Amino acid sequence: MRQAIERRFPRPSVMGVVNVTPDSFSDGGVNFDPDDAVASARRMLADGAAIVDVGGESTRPGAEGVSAEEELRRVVPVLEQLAGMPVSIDTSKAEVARRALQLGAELVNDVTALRGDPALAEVVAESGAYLCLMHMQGEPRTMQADPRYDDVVSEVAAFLEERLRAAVAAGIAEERICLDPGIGFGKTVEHNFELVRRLDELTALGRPVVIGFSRKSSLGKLLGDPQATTGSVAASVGAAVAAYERGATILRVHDVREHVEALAAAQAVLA
Ligand code: HH2
Repeated sequence: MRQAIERRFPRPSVMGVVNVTPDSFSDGGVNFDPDDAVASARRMLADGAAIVDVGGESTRPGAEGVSAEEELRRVVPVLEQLAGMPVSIDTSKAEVARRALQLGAELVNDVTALRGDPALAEVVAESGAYLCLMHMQGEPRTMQADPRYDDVVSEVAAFLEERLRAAVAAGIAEERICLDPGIGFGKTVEHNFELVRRLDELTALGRPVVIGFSRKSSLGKLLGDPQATTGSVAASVGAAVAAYERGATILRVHDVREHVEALAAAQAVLA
């Protein structure tokens, strides 16, 4: 039986991003070769990541999906070599999650919050794995076309609460679930910053919150480039520290060492 997720990942914990893809928005191709992905993952863990999140499908704005076979072809060689290390699988597909869990993954990170594949909930429930439920408006292909909300924070909170209830109804223990507002998934720059500004309304749901602001285009746009597709490491660290201060538990990042050091200093100040 796994311990509660807040014990396994105390605040703040860093999740390192390992995209085994040719087309991810900020590091596409860098870790497409399995040996490169494994080396990156090992470095992230040595640099202080609590877990590495391995994904074989880009969800960047405009991305088309890939088949389960292709996703498996990308992630399985990486997961095999990372056996025994703390790994999360970034997937919406039951088949990919099942294989990853067999290979030792302990967390399923589903950007569709169990809406993408009706078989995924059962796979997670039966394995006893941790689960991250993320908010997204629309789908990656079109989500940034015209995101609209009356009140982004209350709508995201209501969605996450509903998905949390659905996951628990499907047999997944509440204490193994964390929630993520999905920075950049069907949101404008202002929506993204407001979600972190009012993070207390999401932590009020009673589950640990994950924030993935790392390198996202809102950070580049904030700094004056309306066409930005990525953000700088320094801006990412600033957003992560602010999110931690507002109550985030897990920070999903590409540049692990910088975030671990900044969060250690922030924690010392706030403790
Ligand atoms: N962001 C991305 C992918 N998965 N999962 C969670 N829980 N939260 C996030 O904010 C999140 C996520 C997008 O970033 P990245 O993995 O770097 O890019 P891509 O989807 O293009 O592979």
